[in-house]
Amino acid sequence: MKIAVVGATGMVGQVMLKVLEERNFPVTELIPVASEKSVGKKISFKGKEYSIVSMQTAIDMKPEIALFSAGGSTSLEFAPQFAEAGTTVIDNSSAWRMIADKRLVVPEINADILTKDDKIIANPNCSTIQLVMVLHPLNKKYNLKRVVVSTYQSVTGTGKKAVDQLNAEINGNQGTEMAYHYEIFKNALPHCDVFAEDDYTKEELKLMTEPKKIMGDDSFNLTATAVRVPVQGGHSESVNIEFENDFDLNEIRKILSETPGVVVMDDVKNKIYPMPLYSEGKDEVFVGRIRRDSSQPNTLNLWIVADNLRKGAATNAVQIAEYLLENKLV
Ligand code: 11C
Repeated sequence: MKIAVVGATGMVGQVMLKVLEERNFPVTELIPVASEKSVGKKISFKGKEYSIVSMQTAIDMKPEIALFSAGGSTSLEFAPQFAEAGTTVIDNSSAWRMIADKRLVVPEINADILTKDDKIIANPNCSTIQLVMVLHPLNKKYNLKRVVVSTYQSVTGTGKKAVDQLNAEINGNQGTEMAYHYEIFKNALPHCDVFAEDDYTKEELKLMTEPKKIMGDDSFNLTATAVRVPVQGGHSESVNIEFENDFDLNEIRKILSETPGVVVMDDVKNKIYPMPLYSEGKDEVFVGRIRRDSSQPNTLNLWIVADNLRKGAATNAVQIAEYLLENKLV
């Protein structure tokens, strides 16, 4: 299969290449695409060197699949051109996610909605993916009523410039370009992505809208506060979940431990709970601190952690590509 990776030099693009390699995705020809200034540079994939090409060259090469991680405006401009040439685009930006006729997919939950006609498929936001991996199986059993999520997000979600800012601040280096308005080291910024409607950030709005579309259920309420913290290994989420029905804590643990892609790490006596230091480089979504919220009926607290560059971005996109291939949709 001929595969283009658009944004191949970016943080997510690099992990996409790694995940394609690790999962032994049947790539017969890799087409790495990046901005004009990178064209001609070499990248290595499965022990072979590939030259980075321009967007137009890649479109003309008609890959079966293009994995996009190059930002919303690039995606809005070029994803339709790939689609027009017959390529199926799996796009990691927020550009297409909430467009009614575009599919927003977490394979474990809703890949079965995909057809051959879906030429631009949206990969959800990283903090959404880890949330719905846990909410969806619990919703099936107990019916969600209201979800309150607070995030603790890794600087890798912002990109290389933010990782550089954090490292410069840790090392006391002056003069590094700022990715954030404020210092991030020794700080917590209640500000992920830009401010949008009603003083919520775009990141919060993604968390409040995408889960309903992925789960095909808008009968529950959801609110979010997204916070950037000086962490690199993954996003963490404190989640308060009110169900329509009462639940059994052991049953909750059983449902989650039987959910593909979810790992329960919940043994507080032995200080076992998910942390970004542990999730870094892993594909699973980790859940722990599972406990009843005694302040109101039918309510649960838990803590979810995942590597935002892997299941939150690259791995989910590659899993969509695997589904398309296995089901002969490309
Ligand atoms: C963050 N979740 O951590 C973002 C990164 O809409 O795909 C991904 C942005 C997006 O800041």
